[in-house]
Amino acid sequence: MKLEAEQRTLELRRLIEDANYRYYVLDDPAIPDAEYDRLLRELQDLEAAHPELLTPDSPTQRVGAGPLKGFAQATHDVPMLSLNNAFSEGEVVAFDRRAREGLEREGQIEYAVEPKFDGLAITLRYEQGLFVRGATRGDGSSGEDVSANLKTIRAIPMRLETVTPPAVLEVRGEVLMLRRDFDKLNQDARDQGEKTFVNPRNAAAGSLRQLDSRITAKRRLHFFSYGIGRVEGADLPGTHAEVMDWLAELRLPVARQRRVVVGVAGLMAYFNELGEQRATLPYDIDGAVYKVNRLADQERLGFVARAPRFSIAHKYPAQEELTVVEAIDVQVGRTGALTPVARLKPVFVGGVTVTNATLHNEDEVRRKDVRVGDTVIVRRAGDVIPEVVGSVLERRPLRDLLAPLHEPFVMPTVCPECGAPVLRLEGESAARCSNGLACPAQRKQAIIHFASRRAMDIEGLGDKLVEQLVDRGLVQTPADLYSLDLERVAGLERMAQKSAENLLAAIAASRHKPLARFVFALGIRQVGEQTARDLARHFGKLDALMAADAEALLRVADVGPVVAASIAAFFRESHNQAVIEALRQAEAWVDGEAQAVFAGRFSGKVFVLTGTLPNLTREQAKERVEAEGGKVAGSVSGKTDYVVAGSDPGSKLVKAEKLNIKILDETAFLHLLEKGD
Ligand code: JCF
Repeated sequence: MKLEAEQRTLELRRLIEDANYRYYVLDDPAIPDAEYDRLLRELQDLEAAHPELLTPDSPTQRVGAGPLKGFAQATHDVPMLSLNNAFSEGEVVAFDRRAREGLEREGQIEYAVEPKFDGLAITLRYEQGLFVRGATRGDGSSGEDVSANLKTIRAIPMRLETVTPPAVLEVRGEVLMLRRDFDKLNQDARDQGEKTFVNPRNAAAGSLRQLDSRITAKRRLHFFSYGIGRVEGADLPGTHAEVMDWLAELRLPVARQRRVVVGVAGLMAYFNELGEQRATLPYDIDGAVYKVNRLADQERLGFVARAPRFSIAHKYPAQEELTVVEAIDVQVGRTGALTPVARLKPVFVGGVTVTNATLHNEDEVRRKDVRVGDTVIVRRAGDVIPEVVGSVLERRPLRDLLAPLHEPFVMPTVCPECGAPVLRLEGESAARCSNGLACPAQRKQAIIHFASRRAMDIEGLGDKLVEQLVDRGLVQTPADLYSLDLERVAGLERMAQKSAENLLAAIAASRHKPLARFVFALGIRQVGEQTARDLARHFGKLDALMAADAEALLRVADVGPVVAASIAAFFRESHNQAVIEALRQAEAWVDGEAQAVFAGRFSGKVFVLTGTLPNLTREQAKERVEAEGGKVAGSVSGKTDYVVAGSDPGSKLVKAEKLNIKILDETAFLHLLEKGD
């Protein structure tokens, strides 16, 4: 009985550790959550019944223990340094030159490269393969012993996967929070009316410094290794890349995006490639780290002050900066939603100068308590619109704190564009102008949307022009665009004869687009490009779509009750019926003619997939091509438009090169999917 319990305990630990590794390190879960929970509960029960079987490295010990009085100090055997930064290609060139000179090297240097994690540096100490301690960087020579908190991080193994563990192994890396866990944490905090964190890094820092590790356990932290400190009783390989491979074998998490490249050209190519992936990585990075790959070379180069000479962090433009709010305006969108917008003192962030940032809605402004005059954190990540993350209260002018000069923001009760009452429906976060398309702001936005590239694609009809057309009463609805004439258009400000002609030609050419685009162009709330495509494919004709009741709409895949109700309400509205009728008169849409119902971005295009892609499976890539109306063929021929090639591509790639067919890697493929060019 005793022996049986002991054996089952060992077996359960192995199963749970394997599941942790698959889930947290490989990001490739092997068993369902419910099964995991059952295994963990069985182990907890066994350990409760046989306390002598409980060991400190048991997976049951990851749920956190009671609060500590404070953290003990931990001295680092091998100091934890910082990295020097490079902000330009020139600085990377200089780094490489210094390394080549230091090594008296004629040829190019090989570098190990990886993402620079935007987290907190920590060190983990394993003795005889068992986790014994972990600490923060602190001042570099000693930090805080946060072992209890690190134990709760399931990506960190409590035992190294090897039969010949080194006597001592110190692993260096960064603790961070994945964006999806951060979003969930903040959403939960918001639901409970609690304070939110401004970014994943702050959330990770706050969680790692909890004296009560039960709180840390709930926070879902993650870890990536980037190097080693002290090692005893193991022979190190010759290169950093091999050290990282070794850590991966021991089941420590290492970045999937790590590579070995050669020379400055290799570094810059990696920097750009990683930069393109930045927005889609599951965690925040702030640059790329380059290291001379050969350990003997690293040793020869040594250190300057507190940073290695063999390594550098090449930074991307910051995604967050501080600036001052000069005013808070309210904008009226296409659906009448009122959006508070912060007018900012211009600030360079995310690679562009930002002067406006969204505050989303009334509740968000209140929660963040952003006021005119405040210093705020502005964030611009990837192509996402800039947003105000929050106010830095420490910088609010003192007189404001004592006697507020600037009151908290309140939403206007009438529309700033048309003066109609503003309504906020129960359960909705947006306040809306109640005037519908009678509100000029909504009318303008509806026309801008109708003409936009992904809708009817009327080239040259920009915001400024629509503004003039509506303000002068030349255009009230999208249908009016089709009855504009040269005389009236040429009479607009800054409109030469030639550009007027071009605009009319572009409007004429926008007729006879696929039904999916026409439906999208109508600007029905809740109907984006994908839903418009689904609707077009399902109904085939505009008449059929317009006649559909909510029940019929619910039969369209992916259309739920909210979307169905919104579509039905749109077509029931008499104003909308009149505009659609006028569009039909203008032949912007004609049911029943030989006009495509659905055209994805890849309509008529033939793709061939070869090799292994870094992120997408072959099935996923195929689905994406087909969702855009393209075809995936098994072999390369003269009819092939694109070959998507991963690692180990084989003969298809050779053939594609011979036939001069466009070859895409995963990044370029994803880019094509998103942008269409
Ligand atoms: O974030 C990283 N990938 C990273 C951070 C890699 C390193 O080699 C580092 C680091 C921070 C400090 N090395 C040091 C000394």
